[in-house]
Amino acid sequence: MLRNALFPFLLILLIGCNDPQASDPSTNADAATGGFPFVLPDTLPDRPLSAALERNYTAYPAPRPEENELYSQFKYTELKGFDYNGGDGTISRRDPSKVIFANGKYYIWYTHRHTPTPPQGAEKSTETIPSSDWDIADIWYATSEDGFTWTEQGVAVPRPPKPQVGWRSVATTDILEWEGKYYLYYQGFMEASGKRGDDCPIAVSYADSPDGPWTAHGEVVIPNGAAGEWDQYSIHDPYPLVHDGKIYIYYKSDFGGEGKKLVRMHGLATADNPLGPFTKHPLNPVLNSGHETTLFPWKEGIAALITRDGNEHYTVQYAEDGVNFEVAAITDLMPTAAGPFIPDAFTDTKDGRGITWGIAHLTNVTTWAQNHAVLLRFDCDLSQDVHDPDMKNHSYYYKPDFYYQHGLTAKERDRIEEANAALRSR
Ligand code: AAL
Repeated sequence: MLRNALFPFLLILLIGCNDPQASDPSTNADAATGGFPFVLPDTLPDRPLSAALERNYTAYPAPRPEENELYSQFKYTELKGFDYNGGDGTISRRDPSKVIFANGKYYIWYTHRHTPTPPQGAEKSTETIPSSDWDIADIWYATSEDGFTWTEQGVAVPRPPKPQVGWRSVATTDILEWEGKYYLYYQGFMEASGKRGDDCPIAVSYADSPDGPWTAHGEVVIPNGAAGEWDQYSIHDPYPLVHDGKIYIYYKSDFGGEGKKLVRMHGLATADNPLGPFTKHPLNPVLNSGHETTLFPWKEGIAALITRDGNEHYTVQYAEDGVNFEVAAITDLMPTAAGPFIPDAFTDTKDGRGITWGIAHLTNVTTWAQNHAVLLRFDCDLSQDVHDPDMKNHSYYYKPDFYYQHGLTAKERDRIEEANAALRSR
């Protein structure tokens, strides 16, 4: 009788021993010689590992993306308050600054173009006809109570009279708060973009209030590099942060050599005074990929959103010293030209809390004939203070139309047809 009663327990015990599912995970760790454990260890397992498995524990802040604080998906919201003239390309808003909170509301600055026609290219550009989407532009600003509905306030930094830096166009600005004053850095064009390249240095204007009035410093603060250097032609997307008691300005440059696709990388220039002199870091470029600059203080260091362009596009990177960046996460559908809301951007923090939202742009939103850009809001969870599992999913579901929009060209169809014909004729 007792034997019959014990039989089922004996059976479970026996099965338990053979079924890896049932066994205590810690025992798996000992099975160094057995297969990799079913339950993913939280820390680097003490066993021989492939390069990829070793990297999963050594290159990323956590072995699972959803536990990686520097991994996030991004969500987007259309903004209210901006009119684009029915999308006919005569009004464009792009390359937003970081968002700041002052006087009880949010502020952003951005490139504002309102021209009689959409961009017509360098050849057809005139005093009033723009060459590009950021040509013949001024820097405008808007405010918001909630970050979703914005009130456009008007011009902050107009194009200065010729021949001052920026007389052709002032664009792609970003904000710095330093010792109670405000500084707007921006690209200052002295010729229509595209005539020789997208060439420009960086200029700056300052004010006692985010509502201005803004005074143009009237001098170049971050000059182009020397002849032959990577940043000899373009200094783009100036992006100030305060780190280590200094002003850190990250910037992009386009280079790479004639006749090849442009390479975009980011450099760093630092200063003790917002009006300079700025010293370019001897290790520049410090980021080998990305396009517009987006960075934020993270813990004791600095993190960067690396969007399109380069081998490490669509990554989030981190550098404890703000110079030597490593990939910390790989993600998708990143915000373009993102200007995040970063409460500790200018506090010289030793424990950067991260970001949860900001303003970005979308370019060429209708057709090239009506080429213009619009601003939109992005949200994410790259924060030490927010834990939103809904921002940590591993992928998006793109609908078939999204894929079919990225269809083959006629030339590619011909190439494929030739290959098919060659196969058929064998
Ligand atoms: C943007 C930025 C800079 C370039 C142009 C307008 O994506 O990188 O601002 O000059 O494109």
